[in-house]
Amino acid sequence: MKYLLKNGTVVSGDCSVKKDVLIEEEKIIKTGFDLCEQDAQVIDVSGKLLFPGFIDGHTHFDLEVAGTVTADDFETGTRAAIAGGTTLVIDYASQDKGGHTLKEGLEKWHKKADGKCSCDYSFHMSIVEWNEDTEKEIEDMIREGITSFKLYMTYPAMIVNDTDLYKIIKKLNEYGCFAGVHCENAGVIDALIAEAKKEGRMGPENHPLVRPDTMEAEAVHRLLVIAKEADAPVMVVHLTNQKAYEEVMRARTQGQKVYAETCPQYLLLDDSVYSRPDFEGAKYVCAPPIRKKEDQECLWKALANGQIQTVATDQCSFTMAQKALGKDDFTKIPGGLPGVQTRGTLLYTYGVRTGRITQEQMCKLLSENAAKLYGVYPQKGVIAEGSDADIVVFDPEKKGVISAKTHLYNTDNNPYEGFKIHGDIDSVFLRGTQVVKDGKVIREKTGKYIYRGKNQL
Ligand code: DUC
Ligand code: ZN
Repeated sequence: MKYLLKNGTVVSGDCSVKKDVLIEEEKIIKTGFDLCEQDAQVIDVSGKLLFPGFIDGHTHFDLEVAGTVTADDFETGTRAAIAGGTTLVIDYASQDKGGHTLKEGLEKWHKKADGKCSCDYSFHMSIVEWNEDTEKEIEDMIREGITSFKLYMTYPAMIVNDTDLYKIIKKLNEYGCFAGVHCENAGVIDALIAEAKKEGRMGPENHPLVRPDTMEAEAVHRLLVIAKEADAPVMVVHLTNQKAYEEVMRARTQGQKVYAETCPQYLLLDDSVYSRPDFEGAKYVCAPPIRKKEDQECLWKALANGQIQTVATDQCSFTMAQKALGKDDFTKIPGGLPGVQTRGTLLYTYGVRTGRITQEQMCKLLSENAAKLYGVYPQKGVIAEGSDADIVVFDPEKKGVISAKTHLYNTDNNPYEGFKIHGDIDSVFLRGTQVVKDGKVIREKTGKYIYRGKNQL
């Protein structure tokens, strides 16, 4: 199939240019002014912005958390993702503790995802145990298209100690790979939880109190000191607050390569959500928690000055019935929020429209930087000749209101319920096939597994 997208504004990380885009089969074959092509279906996209398909480098679909499984699996989750303009998700596959291999983890994640995805997909690999055998598997993972890894400084089932943290990030760097790290101080959080329980404080309003910003900042600091010793780059995932951000900046002034990711929930919500009545605070329980208004401002500035490289979602959704597992004990509330469907529209409405960031910066944060970081550039992340025809036709004038009544997640709640949006997805092309039209998903399960190369950012 050949399509000619006419009269749209093509957005890249550097500039926005009004030009036409010619697509044939899976690829963009030409961009330019006044293109005409006899045998192409012409689609008039006047007044629309054309973004390279968005890439979400942080999702959790079909994941076991706190004795339950996320409400969205790869089928419902990637359907919501593509409706929101995300043409590639990179989900966190994981090794299991107890002598299991990375290969087993990868096979498990392929079983969850293969044949079910409505956008392209790839995996990072979470390493939860480190020994000589795991080390040998890194090359296997690279052959399987996995060049980025995940390490946790919290959660008993996932945590790696400082010794292994050092060894792993050093070894990954030798292979030209890096890890994204979940930074929270597990030990002090455990102590704060014990104090809360002893005092009978069991409601969701206690969640941000037992996982304070200082304990995220401490973990970021420790990680970066360890990374300096290992002389290796690392990424701080879901950065939430000013103190943690300052640690990133401090390490960079010492010449360290540190990447940072944040998420819409940390840009748009504040910790007052945890005190909402009738257990509504449970909806927002995620780790690290949502912080203060001042932290939001710090993060927006960091996006504007290029100090945070990407905005992902940490998509990890649950129904309110699942959240109610922690009705009498907030530590049993499964942690996570949905977000893959609304990342682009929220960043446009509350970032670009308000003048906090430009549309070119939005392109970098959602597409270009993520493509470079995760080794798929210029196959993805740019609208250019030879690239995959992953294109978001974005209508800057489309208005709406976010609601669980209309979203595509398999949940009865949306953290952005009632948020007004101004600018939304019109249509989406996934490798040359139109999969979203007039905001509706018209083709499903055409996503394919993407083998990734090394970081180029
Ligand atoms: N945080 C969450 O809230 N859920 C899933 C994983 C994570 O890091
Ligand atoms: Zn996560």
